[in-house]
Amino acid sequence: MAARRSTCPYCGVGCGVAGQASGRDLTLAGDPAHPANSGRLCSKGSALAATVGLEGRLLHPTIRERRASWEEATALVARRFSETIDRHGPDSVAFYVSGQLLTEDYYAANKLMKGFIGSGNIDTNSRLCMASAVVAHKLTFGADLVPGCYEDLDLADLVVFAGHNAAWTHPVLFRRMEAARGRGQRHVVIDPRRTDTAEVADLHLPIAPQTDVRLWNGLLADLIDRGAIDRAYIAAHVSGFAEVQAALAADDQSPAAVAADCGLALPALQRFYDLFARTPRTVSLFSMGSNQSAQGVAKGLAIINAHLATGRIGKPGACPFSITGQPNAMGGRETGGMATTLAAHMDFDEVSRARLGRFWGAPAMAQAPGLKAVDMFEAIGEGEIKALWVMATNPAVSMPDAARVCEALAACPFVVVSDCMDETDTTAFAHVKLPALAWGEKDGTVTNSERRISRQRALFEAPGQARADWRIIADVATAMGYGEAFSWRSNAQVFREWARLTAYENDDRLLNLSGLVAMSPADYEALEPVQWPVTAAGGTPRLFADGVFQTPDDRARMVPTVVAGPAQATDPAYPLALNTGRIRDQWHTLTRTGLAPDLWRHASEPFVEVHPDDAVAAGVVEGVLTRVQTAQGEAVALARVTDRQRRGGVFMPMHWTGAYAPSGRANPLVAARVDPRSGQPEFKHTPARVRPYRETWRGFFLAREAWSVPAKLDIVWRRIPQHGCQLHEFAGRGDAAEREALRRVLLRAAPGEALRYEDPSAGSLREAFMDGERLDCVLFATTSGALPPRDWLAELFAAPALSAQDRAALLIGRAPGRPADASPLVCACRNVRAAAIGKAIDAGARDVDAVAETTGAGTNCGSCRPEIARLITAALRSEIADAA
Ligand SMILES: Nc1nc2c(c(=O)[nH]1)N[C@H]1C(S)=C(S)[C@@H](COP(=O)(O)OP(=O)(O)OC[C@H]3O[C@@H](n4cnc5c(=O)[nH]c(N)nc54)[C@H](O)[C@@H]3O)O[C@H]1N2
Ligand SMILES: Nc1nc2c(c(=O)[nH]1)N[C@H]1C(S)=C(S)[C@@H](COP(=O)(O)OP(=O)(O)OC[C@H]3O[C@@H](n4cnc5c(=O)[nH]c(N)nc54)[C@H](O)[C@@H]3O)O[C@H]1N2
Ligand code: SF4
Ligand SMILES: [Mo]
Repeated sequence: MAARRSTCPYCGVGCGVAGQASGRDLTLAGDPAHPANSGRLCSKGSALAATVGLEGRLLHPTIRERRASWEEATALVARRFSETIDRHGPDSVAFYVSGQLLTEDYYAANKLMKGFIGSGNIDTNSRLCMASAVVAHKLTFGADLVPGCYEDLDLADLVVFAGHNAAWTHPVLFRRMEAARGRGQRHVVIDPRRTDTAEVADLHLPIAPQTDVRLWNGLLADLIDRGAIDRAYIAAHVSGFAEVQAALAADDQSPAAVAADCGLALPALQRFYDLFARTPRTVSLFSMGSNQSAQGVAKGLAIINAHLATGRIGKPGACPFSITGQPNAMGGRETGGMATTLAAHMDFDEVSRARLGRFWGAPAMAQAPGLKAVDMFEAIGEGEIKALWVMATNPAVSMPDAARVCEALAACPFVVVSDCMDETDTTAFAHVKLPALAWGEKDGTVTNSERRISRQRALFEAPGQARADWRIIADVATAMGYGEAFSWRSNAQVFREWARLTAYENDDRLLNLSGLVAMSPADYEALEPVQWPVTAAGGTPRLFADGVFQTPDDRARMVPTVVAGPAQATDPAYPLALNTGRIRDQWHTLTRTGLAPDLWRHASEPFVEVHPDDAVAAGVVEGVLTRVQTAQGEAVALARVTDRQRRGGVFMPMHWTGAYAPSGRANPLVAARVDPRSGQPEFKHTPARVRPYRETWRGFFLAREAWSVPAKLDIVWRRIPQHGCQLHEFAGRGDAAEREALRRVLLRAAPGEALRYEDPSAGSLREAFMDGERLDCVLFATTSGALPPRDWLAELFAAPALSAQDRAALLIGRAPGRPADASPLVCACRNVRAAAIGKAIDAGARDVDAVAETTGAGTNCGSCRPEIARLITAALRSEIADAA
């Protein structure tokens, strides 16, 4: 079979892939013809084939863990929702959905809730992600419109990354910009951490957290002072300039004052202001460091104001650019996945409600916005919402104050979860689990960051009884009595209805897919990537080129920024600011990237980055287990002591879950504080403190199967998938009895033949169990001794039989005669470690290409190239220091 073209299911870059399936095996490459990536893929996209196996999949509906038929499950969901609505009204039920649904799924879910159930209570995980940018867009442009396109990132002479670690989170786009640097594009990174994006930038502004509004307002004031604004553009196309200028005057906007408030060196700040003032082709990318804040809307407004005042919008290489995180975050905003809008960029005004009601033939149009995510889970906890349907998101992990969210889920009388995976932290609370098609099976459309609609196409047959999300929703709607409006027979039909809605009575909405309304099923199947608005003439790469915005007077509005108040930690008990975010090779809650062993090698355990000064003050040193505590909760993570972290702040990745590291989860720590206008949580800033964990013993357990920590034991436990086995790392604070209790649980099922070594003086115990000739499991624990690297032992699980030599070395834990390289893995694709790269640098490799040539690192997906650059810089720095 020829390769089929589809789209990567991870980030909002929306890379095209070409895949060829044989059974459940997949050969996959980047799609050279897709305009987003021209054939490139990052580490996550490259590893997709390793994630499409069926282990762990949810393949049939369940009702309270009992296998059920679709008829039974659908009927039960419909009945419980209908009964709850009859008894307590439509606002007593809710859907919580996701930017990882396809547009067709999203459209169906929104139609059911807002047109037929009659409530606004459908919100999406985009509330945690894009809500602040959406509000800023609506206030300034009149609708949630992203002006720019990826070509602007090729054409820009200056790119400002405002709270955006693109090197890790939008890697293929970052590679595109790296290429543009070759012809002189400059990069400025505004981020409290020196990320890989900042490391290779022309200028890094390690801003004090949550002072971005001050920085951008100071920039605008400086531009006005210099006469660097575009008065003609403002006069023709912008309103509100005078109000914004007046609001700026209320503060001391001198660069010195701004630099002091933002914790920046004055020359660095001035260099940014200079660069911005003299570079017409500037794109400002803003992402979670901007949106995920109690001042998220104000940050977006301040960025957009600077662009409107300079006329840098709607022109090649110039725009404010809110980059989307998920593959279909944009599609969800279009179809009305957020509780605060209807669909197709219509709001809850009377005209829009009536129009949508007419189009849908809706018996019960929602009259008002529903509850935003944080409020929704609060209402669940308080018993106001009594039936919840979660689709394609894992709120038990990803919501702020996650312990309270779990309590709410546990208390909710009826929880339905549609997921492709059987056991997630959220499905644990489900009364009904509905098996959804996963990537590679589902088929429909997504919209990426540049408004480009691409097809995701099925590469495999549907496994088990899994079904498309839109079909599951339509079946429940039908069982609730709304069959006529949900009688689609194909995804193409759903899409056509959606496209028709965008064009329906539309003389002022830019979101218009009129050019796709007449698509035949074959046209839909063959749809090429296209950017909306799509008219008969085709797609539209760039918006606002004519200076016309979607406001009543066609003008963009500059809006004064109102900041709710200083976000700085003031509680002396929690003097640090906890920042959270992403790592390079994992996706969110690990349900899919976690299946690819190679993606675990870049960062295999929960960690917390701490500045050296803060580490000294807290008694924490590199590599030790560390408690991170906030008023909400506590986690334990490995300390990474680094000056890449700003003093006063600590950083934890968001990814770890109950399944992989129950004590390493970030979100039980995060306060559920939100931006008052957008409802988006402040994931980047919770007052915190760190303390050493001080374990009394630690060890690891390698086995063929995944184990979870026995609930009765208070142990720090991390599972790290390997090729052919599972590595479990653990540590505890108890005595020998605790260790023995764990040992008994882990070795209960171990087969007969055991090798054993004990050294009571170091409190060391090493055991290995053989299953015939094969290695079955290995347990190493110690109170004060050292532990060997785990790689070699893990490799042995692949062998059908152990050699006598290997057996003899088992309890030593090292390959006979092979030096261990335990340095960090840099290139997961080519398996190259930092030590090998160090050697190449010592031997004279002075740039990334030279290192790549000698070691192979960075020659496949390129995700590790910024890290290689960092190693080169560090090596050169120390060489220079040595010479001085
Ligand atoms: N590898 C990987 N890539 C992903 C994802 C993933 O899970 N893994 N998820 C996708 C999704 S859904 C999203 S939303 C995107 C997110 O992409 P990004 O926004 O790039 O990712 P984050 O790591 O959440 O946060 C970005 C940066 O904001 C900084 N920051 C924190 N506080 C502040 C502040 O006050 N001001 C400023 N200026 N910066 C601050 C953080 O230090 C961090 O480096 O990534 C997408 N891509
Ligand atoms: N601390 C902290 N927390 C954060 C953030 C942060 O920066 N810091 N970022 C926030 C942001 S920006 C985001 S976007 C969220 C993401 O958080 P989540 O949406 O909770 O994370 P995912 O792991 O992507 O969850 C997707 C779920 O849907 C399932 N799934 C995948 N494909 C399908 C499908 O086609 N159909 C169905 N029905 N299920 C499917 C997956 O198995 C998984 O269980 O996290 C937010 N939480
Ligand atoms: S950059 Fe990576 S994760 Fe994002 S769409 Fe492309 S391949 Fe997928
Ligand atoms: Mo996101």
